[in-house]
Amino acid sequence: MKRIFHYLKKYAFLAVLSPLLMIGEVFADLCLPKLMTVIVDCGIAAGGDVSGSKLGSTVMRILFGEGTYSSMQVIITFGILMLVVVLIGGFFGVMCAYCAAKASQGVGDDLRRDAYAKVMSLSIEQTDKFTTGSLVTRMTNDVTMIIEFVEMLLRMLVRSPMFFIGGLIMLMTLDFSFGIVMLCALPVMALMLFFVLGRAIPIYSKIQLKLDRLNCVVQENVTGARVIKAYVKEDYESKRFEAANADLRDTNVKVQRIMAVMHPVLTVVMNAAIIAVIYIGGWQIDNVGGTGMTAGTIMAAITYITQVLMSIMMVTMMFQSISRAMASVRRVNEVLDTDPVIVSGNVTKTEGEIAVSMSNVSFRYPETTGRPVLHDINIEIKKGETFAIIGATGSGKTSLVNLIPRFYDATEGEVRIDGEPIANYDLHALRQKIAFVMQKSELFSGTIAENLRWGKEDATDGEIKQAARIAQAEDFVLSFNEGYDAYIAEKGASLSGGQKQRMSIARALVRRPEILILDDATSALDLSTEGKLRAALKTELKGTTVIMIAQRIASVKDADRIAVIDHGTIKDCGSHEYLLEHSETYRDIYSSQMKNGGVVNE
Ligand code: DUT
Ligand code: MG
Repeated sequence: MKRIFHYLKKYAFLAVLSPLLMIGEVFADLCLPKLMTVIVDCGIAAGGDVSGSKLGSTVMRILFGEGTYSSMQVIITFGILMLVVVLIGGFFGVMCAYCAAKASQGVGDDLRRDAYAKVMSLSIEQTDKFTTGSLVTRMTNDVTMIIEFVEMLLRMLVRSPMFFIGGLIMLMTLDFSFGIVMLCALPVMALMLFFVLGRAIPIYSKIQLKLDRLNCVVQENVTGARVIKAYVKEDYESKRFEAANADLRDTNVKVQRIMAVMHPVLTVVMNAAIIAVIYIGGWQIDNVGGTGMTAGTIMAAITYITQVLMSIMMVTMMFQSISRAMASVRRVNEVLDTDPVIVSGNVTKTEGEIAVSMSNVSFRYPETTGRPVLHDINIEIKKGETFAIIGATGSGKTSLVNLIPRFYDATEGEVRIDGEPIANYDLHALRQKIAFVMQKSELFSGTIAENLRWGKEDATDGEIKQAARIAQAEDFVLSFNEGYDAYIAEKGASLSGGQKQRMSIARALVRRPEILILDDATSALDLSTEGKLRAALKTELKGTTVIMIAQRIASVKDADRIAVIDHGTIKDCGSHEYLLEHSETYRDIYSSQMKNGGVVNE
C-alpha cells in the first residue's frame, strides 16, 4: 500500500481536491431532506404557514419579506431551492469524479510503465519464473484493480463516513428517538459485515491466481495454434481451457454467493428501521403533543436512515475493493521489487586481439540441480576468426553462446570480450557489439524492410539490400510483388523456415556486428544455398568474428577452428583436417554423415 501512496504523490493536488469536492456533494445531499420537510409540513400540511419551521420562516422572510405566504409560494420556492442544491451537489460530484479518475488513471499509467520497464530489464530466467501469462495479468488486470481502488478511495473515503456521521447527526436533530432506532440497526449491520467480509476477502487473492492460470493456458494455445491443429489436440486443449475457466468461474461464484447475503440483509434492516421510525413518529403525533413531530419530519428521517445505511453498504464495497486491490498490489510489487540478476556495468568501448575468451567456465541453469550443463570451458577466439561449434543435440552449444551476450551469467569462471570481463560492460553496449541469430527465428509483424531495420534503426536502403544479398535472401524478397515492403505476418508465419532463417541472418548483418553468432542458423537451408551464404560471409565480413553452431560437418569444415563439444565440455578443437586426424568424436560424426549420402563433400 505504501507504494500506491508513493505513486499518488505525483497527483497530490487532484488527490486532495477530489475528497474536498466530495464534501460539497455530501453536504448538498444532506440538505435536501431538510428542505423537503418544509415543503411537506408548511407548504402542504399547513397551507403556507411557515411559523412552525425555523428554516421555512427564515428563508421566506429573506426572499419575500414579512407577511403571510400562499401554499404554492412555499412549495415552489423550496422546490426551486431543492433543485439548486441538487445542481450544486451534482456539479461537485462530477468534478470530484473527474479528479478521482484523472488521479487514479495517472497512477495506473505510471505503475504499468514502471512494471513494463522492470519486466524488460529482467533476465530470461526471471521472466520465465514469473511466466508470461502472469506478467501479462499483472500489468493489465492487476493494475486495473489498483486503478479502481484508488478511484474508490478518493471518492468514498470521505463520502461514506460523512454520510454516516452527517446522517446520524441530522437524524438526532430531527428527533432523539430516531437516533436510538439507528443505534439498534447498526450492530446487526456490523455483525453481518464482519462475517461476510471475513469469508470473502481470502477468496479474492485466489481469484487472481486462477486468472493467471487461465491466461497462461490461453496464451499457450493461441501461440501454439498450429501445433495443436497438427496433433489434432483441440479437444484436449479445450478441456484444459475448460478446466481453468470453470475453476475461475467457481471461485468467482463462491465469492458472489457470500457477498449476495449482504444486499437482502441490508434491505431488511433498512425497512425494519423505516417501519420503526414511522411507528414511533406516528405514535408521537397521536399521543405526545408539543414534540414538533410532523409528517415532514418522518419523511426526512426515512431519507436520512436510507443514506446512513447506504453509506455502510458503500463501506463494504470499499472493503471489497481494498481486499482485491491488496492482492493486486502484492502481485505488482513482486514485479517491481525484483532486482534484475544481470546488472549492467559501465564499460562501453574496448579494443583487443582476443574477441571472446572463456576461462574455466562452468554453467548450470538457475534453479536446476545435478550436473552442470557446461563445465571446464576454455576457449580463446581471435578477432576476425571463424569459430565453429559442433556437437550432438543437447550437448550445450546454445547454452555456451548464450553466455556471450549475457543472456545468462556463467556460474563459475570468466567470460571476456576484447579482454574485458563481460560483467563490466554496459549491457546495451555489449549487446550492440554482438548480433545473434537464434536457433529459432523470431520475426515480428511488419514489412521485410522494417524487420531488417531491427538490426540497425538508421540503416540505409543500400545497407539493407546488401545484407539481404549476403544472407541469400534477395531472391525470395524480390519474388514478392512489394519486394522489401512486403508484409510478413506475426512471428514470420507467412515465410518458410529457410526464408525466416535467411531473414534473421540478414537482420544480424545489417548491424555490421563485431561478433556474429549463428546458432544453427542455416539448418533449414539446402546445401547449395548454404554454401553460397558461407562464401558471401567469408568475403564480405572480413573483420567480423563469427561463431557458428552447426550440426553438419559440411557447414563447419571451412571454419578456421572447430570445437567439438560433448556433454557440456569441449573435447577437441582445431581445423577440419586436424580433427579428422586427432578427434575420435569428430571422426564419428564425419563418418555417420558420410554414410547418410555423403553430404560432407557437397
Ligand atoms: N537446458 C535447460 N534449460 C534451458 C535450456 C537448456 O536446462 O533453458 C538444458 C537442456 C540440455 C542442456 O541444457 O540438456 C543443453 O541445452 P542446449 O540448448 O545448450 O543444447 P544444444 O547443444 O544447443 O542442443 P541443440 O543442438 O538441440 O540445439
Ligand atoms: Mg541449440
